[in-house]
Amino acid sequence: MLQKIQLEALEKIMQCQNNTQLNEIKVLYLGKKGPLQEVMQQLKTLSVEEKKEVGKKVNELKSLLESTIETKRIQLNEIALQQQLENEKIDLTLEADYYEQGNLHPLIKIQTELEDIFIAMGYDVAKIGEVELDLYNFERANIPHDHPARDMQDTFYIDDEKLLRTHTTAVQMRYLEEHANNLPIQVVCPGKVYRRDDDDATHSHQFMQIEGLVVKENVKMSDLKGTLLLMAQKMFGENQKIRFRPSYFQFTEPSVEVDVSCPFCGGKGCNVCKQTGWIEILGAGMVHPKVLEMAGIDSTKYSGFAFGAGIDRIAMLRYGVEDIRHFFTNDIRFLKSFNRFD
Ligand code: FA5
Ligand code: MG
Repeated sequence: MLQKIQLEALEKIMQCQNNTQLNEIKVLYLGKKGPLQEVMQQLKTLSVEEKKEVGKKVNELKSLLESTIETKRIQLNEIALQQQLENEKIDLTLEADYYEQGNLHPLIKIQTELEDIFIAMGYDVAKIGEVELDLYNFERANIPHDHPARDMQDTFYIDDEKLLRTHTTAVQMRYLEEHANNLPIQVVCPGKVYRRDDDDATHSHQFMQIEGLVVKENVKMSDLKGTLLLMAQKMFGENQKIRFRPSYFQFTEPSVEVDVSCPFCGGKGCNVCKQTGWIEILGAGMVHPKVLEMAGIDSTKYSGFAFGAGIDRIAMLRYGVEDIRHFFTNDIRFLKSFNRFD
């Protein structure tokens, strides 16, 4: 009887595939309703000698089954672990997830570079919003309502008083007013501007400018020239030349427009500079005394120079981009090609 139970039980233990089955077998043979309990029940009918003998055998079988089950459990755990390791194996040769890294927009790069050039010369950097009052964009720049000079900058109006600034000269006018009692002034103001220009290769309805403004005693046109020459050389190289051309702005007197010698042909003449050897990048001049007075600054004591440069134009020259619209269409292939300037 016991022999049969033993054989059967050992066989079943061997066949167990997992811990759940093993637990079932344990309950089946060693539990309260198992065959061994049954044998124990029947002991009553036996003699004292037989009871001793059979009882001992039952206990021996119990501990044999117990130890076999535990050994089997260790084996099963081992196998399960092996399988888990097998399944979760990490393939180190698999290609990892790749997250693309962005880079700075070319216009922001040029803006930052320009800021750094002027910071090194002791300038402050001022940034003010793109929605501006007519007062600062035009009136304080000596361009009254209904003055024909307004036609030079076709404007996006928001209402009668507010507009999208057409030039960073608006920031210049605010800065003059704010610092009228805190001179001297040395500041650059970069930012976006808007005009109802027709878009073409060198014009956009939205572009960027950087304004420069210096106000103190005895500022001269030659200071302006030296400053702009330095900026041009830092941006385009040591051999860079600049040229002042007489021009007209309501808010400067005298006024000039500044050309840089064409960086593509070194000034010899090519398609980009239309064979002239020069390319216009900015407008500038000595701050009009009337503008200083409107801001509350004594124009008999102080003078100033100012300039407004097109950041997009500078970026086009610097990177050899032939169409300004590339900067705004956000073609990822175009934008990615600027990594090399990091
Ligand atoms: C002005 O905006 C003056 N406020 C500049 C100035 C400032 C003069 C301070 C004197 C003192 P202008 O409209 O020429 O000037 O624009 C200046 C520069 O902005 C141009 O030389 C050019 O580089 C750039 N620019 C002008 N219009 C556009 C446009 N539609 N798209 C891209 N760049 C432009
Ligand atoms: Mg111009």
